[in-house]
Amino acid sequence: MIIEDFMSEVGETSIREKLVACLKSNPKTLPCIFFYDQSGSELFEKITKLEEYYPPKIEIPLLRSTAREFNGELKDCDIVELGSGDCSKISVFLDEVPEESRQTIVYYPVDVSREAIEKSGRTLQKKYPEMGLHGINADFLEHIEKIRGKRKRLFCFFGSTIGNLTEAKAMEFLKNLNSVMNKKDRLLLGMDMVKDIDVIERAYNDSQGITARFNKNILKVTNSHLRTDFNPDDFEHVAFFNKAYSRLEMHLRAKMDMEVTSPLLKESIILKKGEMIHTENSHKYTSGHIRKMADAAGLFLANIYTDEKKWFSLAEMVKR
Ligand code: AVJ
Repeated sequence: MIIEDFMSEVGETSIREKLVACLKSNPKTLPCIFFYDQSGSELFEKITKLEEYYPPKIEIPLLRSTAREFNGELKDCDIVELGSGDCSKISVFLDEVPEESRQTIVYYPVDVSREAIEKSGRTLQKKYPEMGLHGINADFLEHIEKIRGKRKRLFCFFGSTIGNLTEAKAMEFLKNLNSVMNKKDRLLLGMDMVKDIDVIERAYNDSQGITARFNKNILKVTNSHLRTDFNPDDFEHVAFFNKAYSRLEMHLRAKMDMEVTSPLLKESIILKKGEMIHTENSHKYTSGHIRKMADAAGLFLANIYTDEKKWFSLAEMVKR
């Protein structure tokens, strides 16, 4: 499989600058893209299998039924999946596509993790030897305009990953995506919906503490880039629903006063006991939000596929 590489252009210096800026801001933050090193990706895979973590349990059957409705339209199509991860979601989708259509499909997994693309690429090659494969190692927020194609395309953005973005950023992202889309292209956008707050909070505070480990892993990734000496055990995992923003927030709360140092930094990073580092937002949507976002991006909302409890939606958007 070919893997196009846009990540190596992102220099280590700019990664460090970004991390330092986030840790110097008030309140402190860390960009959630830094969850996903190898062990972070593995922890996330474990999360998707947790009893409390409901999104995949609903999205997967929804992908299956939606794929059936899409059937005829997938012939001679390039499927571009943003944030493809372990490719388990697209597999569910592809399983519903007849082999003679699959022969005409080229699948483009786009992910920040090259290892994830290589690993899932091997699995897909075995499973669907008749299908074309072309990996793209990129950050879809930075490199979306580089993903160009000639054929009709289906952009897939599953798992409610868009929920990591603030409303403004999500709209900007959709606008950029709209500008690279051609007339016949479409987008299938997975979105986690607003529901009972207890259900949401439970999904991010699992009893086995896997989400807590996933959250703290971002400090290990930060240490490896910045040569800082964060001790993940000195932090508490905090996850709650912020109603005003309609989002689940994850934070790391310092258990004590601390001074974090690095040979690469002139000044140390000071944290007070109880201070929080904001590590992730996971927005939860209503159909009103979905419509508003499509409108703001200049896209036409062709369809919303949802489950009977309306816990998760696949929004289908096309060019106007
Ligand atoms: C991969 C961003 C969709 O927000 O639910 C899971 C990440 N964080 N548990 C989410 C996540 C904590 C997940 N997304």
